[in-house]
Amino acid sequence: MKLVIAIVQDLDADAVVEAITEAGYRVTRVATTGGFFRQGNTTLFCGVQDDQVPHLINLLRSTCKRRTRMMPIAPHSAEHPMTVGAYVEVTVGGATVFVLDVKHFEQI
Ligand code: 2BA
Repeated sequence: MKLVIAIVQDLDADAVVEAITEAGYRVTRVATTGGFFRQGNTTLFCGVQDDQVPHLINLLRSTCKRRTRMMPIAPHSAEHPMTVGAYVEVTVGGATVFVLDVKHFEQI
C-alpha cells in the first residue's frame, strides 16, 4: 500500500477531490499554506494499493493546472537593491506529489 500526498492549488482542489472520489478512491483534504507564497493551498492524502498509484497520478495530471503568478520582489533586498514595486513571474503547480510506502494500515 502507498500513501500519496499531493499539494495542489486551491483553484483545482474541488475538481481533484471529485475526480478522486468518483474513481472510487478515498481522500482526506487538508487546508495548508505554502512556505514560499505564504498563501493557502490544499494537501490531499490518499491511501491506495500499489497498482493504483499510476491511475491516481493521471487523475492529478488531468485535473491540476500549471499557472503563473506574479510575486513581489522584496524592496531593497541585497539581491535586488533597486526593485521597489517590482514583480517576478513564478509558475505554480499542477501538483507536488509524494508517494510513500505504508508500513501498516488499519481502521479501528
Ligand atoms: P509555495 O511554497 O507557496 O511555493 C509556490 C511556488 O513558488 C512553487 O510552486 C514554486 O514555483 C515557487 N517556489 C517555491 N519555493 C521557491 C524557491 N525557494 N525559489 C524559487 N521559487 C520557489 P510549486 O513548486 O508548484 O509548489 C507548490 C506548493 O507545493 C508550494 O507552495 C509548497 O506548499 C508545496 N511544495 C512544493 N515543493 C515542496 C517540497 N519539496 N516539500 C514540501 N512542499 C512542497
